[in-house]
Amino acid sequence: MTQFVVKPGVKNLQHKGEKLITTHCCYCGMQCGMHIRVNEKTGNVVGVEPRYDWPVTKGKMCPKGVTAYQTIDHPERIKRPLIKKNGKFVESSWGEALDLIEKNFKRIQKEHGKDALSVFGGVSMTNEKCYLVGKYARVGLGTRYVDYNGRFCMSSAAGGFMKTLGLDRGSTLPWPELEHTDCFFMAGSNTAECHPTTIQWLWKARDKGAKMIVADPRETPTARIADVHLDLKAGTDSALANGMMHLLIQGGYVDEEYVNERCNNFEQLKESVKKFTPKYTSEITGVSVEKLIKAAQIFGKSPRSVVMFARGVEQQSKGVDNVCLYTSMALLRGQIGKFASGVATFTGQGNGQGGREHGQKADALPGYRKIDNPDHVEYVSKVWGIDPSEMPKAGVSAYEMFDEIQAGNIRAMHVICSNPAVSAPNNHYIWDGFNKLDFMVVSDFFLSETAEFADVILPATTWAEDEGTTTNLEGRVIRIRKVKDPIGESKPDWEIMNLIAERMGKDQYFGYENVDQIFQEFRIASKGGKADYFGITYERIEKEDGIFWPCPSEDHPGTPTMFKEKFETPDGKANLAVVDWQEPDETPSDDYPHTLTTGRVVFHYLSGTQTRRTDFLMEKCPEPYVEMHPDLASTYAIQDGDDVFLETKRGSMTVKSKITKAIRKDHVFIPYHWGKELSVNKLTNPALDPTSRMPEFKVCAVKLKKV
Ligand SMILES: Nc1nc2c(c(=O)[nH]1)N[C@H]1C(S)=C(S)[C@@H](COP(=O)(O)OP(=O)(O)OC[C@H]3O[C@@H](n4cnc5c(=O)[nH]c(N)nc54)[C@H](O)[C@@H]3O)O[C@H]1N2
Ligand SMILES: Nc1nc2c(c(=O)[nH]1)N[C@H]1C(S)=C(S)[C@@H](COP(=O)(O)OP(=O)(O)OC[C@H]3O[C@@H](n4cnc5c(=O)[nH]c(N)nc54)[C@H](O)[C@@H]3O)O[C@H]1N2
Ligand code: SF4
Ligand SMILES: [Mo]
Repeated sequence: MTQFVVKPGVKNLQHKGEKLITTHCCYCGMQCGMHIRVNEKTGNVVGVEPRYDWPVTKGKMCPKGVTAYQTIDHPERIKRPLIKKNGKFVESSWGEALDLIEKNFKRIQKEHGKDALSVFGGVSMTNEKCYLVGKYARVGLGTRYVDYNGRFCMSSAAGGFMKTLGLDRGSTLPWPELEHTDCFFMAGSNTAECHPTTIQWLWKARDKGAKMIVADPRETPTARIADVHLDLKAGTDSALANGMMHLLIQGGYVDEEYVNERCNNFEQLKESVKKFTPKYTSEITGVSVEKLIKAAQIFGKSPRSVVMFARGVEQQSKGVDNVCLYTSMALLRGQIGKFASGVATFTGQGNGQGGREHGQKADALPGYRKIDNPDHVEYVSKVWGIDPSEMPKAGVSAYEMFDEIQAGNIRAMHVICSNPAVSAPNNHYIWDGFNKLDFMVVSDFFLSETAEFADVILPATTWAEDEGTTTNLEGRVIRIRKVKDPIGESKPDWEIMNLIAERMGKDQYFGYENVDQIFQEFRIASKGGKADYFGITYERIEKEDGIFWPCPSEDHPGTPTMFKEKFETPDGKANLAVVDWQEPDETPSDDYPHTLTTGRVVFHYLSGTQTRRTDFLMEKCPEPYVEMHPDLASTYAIQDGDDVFLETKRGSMTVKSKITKAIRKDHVFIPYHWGKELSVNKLTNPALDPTSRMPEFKVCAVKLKKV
C-alpha cells in the first residue's frame, strides 16, 4: 500500500494514529485527487482529505466525493455470494455459487449455442477490469454478446469524434489550460452539478475576462453564470450548431488558413449551413435571434475557445450528428490542436474514457481496435493466445441485447457494475427482459434494483479495496490505490471473472494472480492501437502525475494536446460535418403536448445505488421531482410540491412538482437517480442513434396532470 508523502509546500493533512492513502474519487470523470484516511490500528476507513497537489482538481471536491468513503464499510454491503431460493436470497459459499453458475452457463450453451450467454459491463471499474470484461466474454465464455453502460453515456461522443477527428479522446487539451481560455461554448453540460470541480478553472478564466455561452433548455447553475444562455428546445442542437456556423461564416470569423490546410468539406459545409439563417435557426430552436447573434460574435471573436458538450447533446437519436456539428464549430475557428483551446466532451463515469477503449463494446477490441477488422482480430488473438477463428463476431448494443432476449437468442446474462433496471430507457422492457432470462448473475457490492432480478449475486469490491488505473476525462491515466482489504468474502471483479472463466474450462487464458499481470497484458493488447497505453507504467504514473494516452513507448512523454499536426483520419484532415437538422424521434402532439428531458442533480450519482445509501446526500435530496415553469404549472392548477402524474407512450409515474422559472415553459425535467416506481426511465424513449446506438434519454413527448 502506498502511503501519502507530504510534498513540499503542501498542507500536512495527516491525522494522528492514521495513515493517508492517495487515490481518486470513485464517481465522475473528474477523478478528483483525494487521500483516504485509515485508522492505523483497526485498518478502518475513517474519512477523506482532498488532494491539494493534484494538478487537475487542486483540492476541490463535491458533496458526492467527500462522502464516497462511507460506501466502503457500509452496513448494506453484500459480503457473501447470494443465491435466490424460492424467490429469496440466501447466503452461500463461493463454491456453491460458482457450481451453480457453471452448471447453468454450460447447460444453456449446450442447448442454445455459445451466444446464448451475454455480459453487460460498466465503466466504474479500472482499466484492468474493463479490459478483462471483453476478454472474459469472448474467450472465457465464448460469446459475441458483450456491451456496457457506456453505450448510454459516451457512445455518441465517441462516434462523432471518430467521424470528424478520426480518434476519440474526450478532451483535446489538458484541463489546467482552461484557465487561459477566452471563451467556453458549452452545450448540454450542467458542469456545475455534474463536473463541479471543473468550475474552478472556468472562474479563473473568467477572472481574466473569459466569456461563457451555455446551450441548455434549463437555466442550470451552469447557465446562470453564462454571458449568453441559449435556451434551446431539447433535440434542436444540430439546428443551433448549423446556425452558429452560418453566423461564423457570415461574420468572417472562419480561420480560413487552418480550414484549408487541415479540414475537408468546407465548400459543402458552406452550402449546408446557408439555410440556417438566424431567423430559421430561431424558429427551430426557440432561441431568440439576438442571443444567437451575440453568442456567435463572442465565440467568433475569441482568440482561444473551447467547445464543450455532454449528455444533453449526445443522448439523442441524432447525438452523433450533434457531436460532429459542435466539433466543426471548433474546427472553423481553427482551435483544435492548440494551447488552451479545442473541443471536449465531459466524460461521465469515473473510467468512462478508459473503459470505452479496450474492448467492452460489442464491436471493439483493446486499443480502440475493431472486431470487423481482420488485422485487429489477428493481433488481439495473438495476445490472448487464441486462434483468430475463435474470436466471436460483433455483438449488439446494450439496449439491443434486450431485443435479443425477447427473440430468445440471449438466455443468460452476467451484469457487472451496472444497474440497467434503473438506468436503461423504457424500463418495463428491461424488467420484462430480465424476467425472461433462464439465468442471471450480477456482480455488485450493493443489492441494486438489477441485482434483485438475479439468480446469483456475487459480492464485488469497491474501488477502495483494489489496485489499478483509470483514465480521467482529460485522457490522463491515473492510479487507483488499495486502501484496505476486501470486506467479508467480497472479491475484485477481475478475480470473479477469473474464477468463472476457469469453471468454463478456460483457465489457460486467465489465471491472473494480481492486477499488475493484467495491466502488463493490457499494455501489450493496446500497443499499436489508436488508444495506445504501451508506454504507461505504474511507476511513471506516480512520477509524472498521470500520463496522457496515446503513449506508445516508455520514453514517449504522452500526449496532453491532441492533433497538433494532423488528425487521425486516413488523410490526416478533419471532416467538417455536413448534416441537416432532423426532428427528435418523438415530438409533442395533442395527446402528449410537452417535452420531457432527464438528467442529474449534484447530490446523486447515476442509478443512485451508492448515493441513495449515503445519509447526507439523501437528506439533501431524498426523492425525484418534476421541474416545471410557473406558467405551465398554472395551466394545470399545480402548486409547488403537488403530486403530478406524468405519462408517455411507454409508462407513467407520479412525482412532486418543483416550480421554477429556470426551465423552458414547454419542457419538464426529472432527475433519474431512483428506481422502481420512482424511475423516470419507465417514461423515456429507447429510439437509438443510427451510428452510436445511444438511446434518446434527453427528449420525449409527455402529458401530465395534477393528482
Ligand atoms: N452529480 C452528478 N454528477 C455526475 C453524474 C451524476 O449522476 N450525478 N454522472 C456522471 C456521468 S456518468 C455523466 S454521463 C455526466 C453527465 O453530465 P451532464 O451531461 O452535464 O448531465 P445531464 O444532467 O445528464 O445533462 C446535462 C444538461 O443537458 C440539458 N439538456 C437536456 N436536453 C438537452 C438538449 O436537447 N440540448 C442541450 N443542449 N441540452 C439539453 C439538461 O437540461 C442538463 O442540464 O455527469 C457525471 N457527473
Ligand atoms: N433517464 C436517463 N437515464 C440515463 C441517463 C440520463 O441522463 N437520463 N444517463 C445514462 C448514463 S450517462 C449512464 S453512465 C448510465 C449509468 O447507469 P448504470 O450503469 O446503472 O450506473 P450506476 O448507477 O453507476 O451502476 C453501477 C452499479 O454497479 C455497482 N458498482 C459500482 N462500482 C462497481 C465495481 O467496481 N464493480 C462492480 N461489480 N459493481 C460496481 C454500483 O453499486 C451500481 O449498482 O445511466 C444512463 N441512464
Ligand atoms: S467532481 Fe466527480 S470526481 Fe470530483 S468529488 Fe465530485 S463526484 Fe467525485
Ligand atoms: Mo454517463
